[in-house]
Amino acid sequence: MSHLKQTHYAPFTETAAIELAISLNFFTEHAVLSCKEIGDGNLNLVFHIVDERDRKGLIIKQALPYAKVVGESWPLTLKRAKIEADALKTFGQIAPHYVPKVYFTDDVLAVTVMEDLSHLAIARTGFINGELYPHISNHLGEYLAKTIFFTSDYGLGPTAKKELVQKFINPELCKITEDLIFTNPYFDADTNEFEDGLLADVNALWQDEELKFQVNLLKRSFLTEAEVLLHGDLHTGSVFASNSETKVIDPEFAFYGPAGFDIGQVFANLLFQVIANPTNREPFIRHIEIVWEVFRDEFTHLWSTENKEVLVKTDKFLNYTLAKFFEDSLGFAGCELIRRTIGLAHVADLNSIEDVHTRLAAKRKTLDLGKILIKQRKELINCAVFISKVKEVIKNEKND
Ligand code: SR1
Ligand code: MG
Repeated sequence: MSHLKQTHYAPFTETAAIELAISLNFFTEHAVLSCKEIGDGNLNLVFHIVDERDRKGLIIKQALPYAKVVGESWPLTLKRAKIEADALKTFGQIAPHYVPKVYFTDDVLAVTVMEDLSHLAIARTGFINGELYPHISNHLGEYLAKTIFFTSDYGLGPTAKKELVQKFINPELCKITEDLIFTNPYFDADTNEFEDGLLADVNALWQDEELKFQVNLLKRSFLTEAEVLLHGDLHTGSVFASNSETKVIDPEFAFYGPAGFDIGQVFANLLFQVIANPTNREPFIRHIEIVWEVFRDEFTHLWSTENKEVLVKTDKFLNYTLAKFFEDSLGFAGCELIRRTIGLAHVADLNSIEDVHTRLAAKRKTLDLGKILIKQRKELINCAVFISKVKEVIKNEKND
């Protein structure tokens, strides 16, 4: 697609988005175009442009120079649009079934033009409305195995891997995660948001020295372990789904970090449904098990067939690597559970529970489970032990 390069950034209106779509010759000259801004995330504008005659559509995503969730007082780099587009292209080469196609990017406008996925729904919204998306865990397990293996030293080789590490240096977006996930929920920071009914629980959490020590270890891992190219924000609001398709969107937080971070975010965001949705508890527990089983089996296959390192092809080192990823993922899942309950940027799974007593009970269970996953991650040595601990915490009537 061709397009006249812009020299200045300006936030798009719906008209400007249509003009860009026309200039890219994506639609035929007789197209009857309509455009709606549909962005419901924390950071960006998202325009959905459709030809009313045949419903053929396009998405134009534009970064704003500040965090939309807070406002203009929180400036944010526009470079994240390039990181996101580059990550979509990299992940799209590795796992094309699970990533939207990128048609055009403009670094000055901070714009990415991509495949219209409006036939799918945001997985979190679908789950809250009772959808189960039977294949989503299979798809996410495969997506995680492929993106994690093929961006690691083992799948890429050390030279190509270092080039990608350099390409995905993403300090400002990493700082958001470092603050909002690993730091601010553990003291009385301005960014925290929680219900009055949780005050005693939050005070106890702030005084838990062992918890803070373990979170420091996890934060150090996030800061220093450049294992694989991460999506970096892989919650269920970053996944589009239907009963047959799954697409992972929004990788603007992409950077080289510990593999367990993406896996842990997937676990945690499925756990929100396990906790908040008692009628569908078992299917979501099964989703968690399947994510791990498919990840482990596909990663194991890639490890033995595609490995660029000769000496690591031993069962002992593979098992060590999988055990490390699993332990890390439980710790990171615990951090995600806690920050989405008392930090900035909550999840609708919990906040949409109308009855205050039920909602507070669910949030207490989330905090309890988060603390246990962080502090006991070394003892939760496999998925069966992890799941039985989840069930134990959920059944605990002290929080009901
Ligand atoms: C200021 S950004 C808040 C949160 O929204 C994003 O989706 C990330 O999860 C981030 O932590
Ligand atoms: Mg996002």
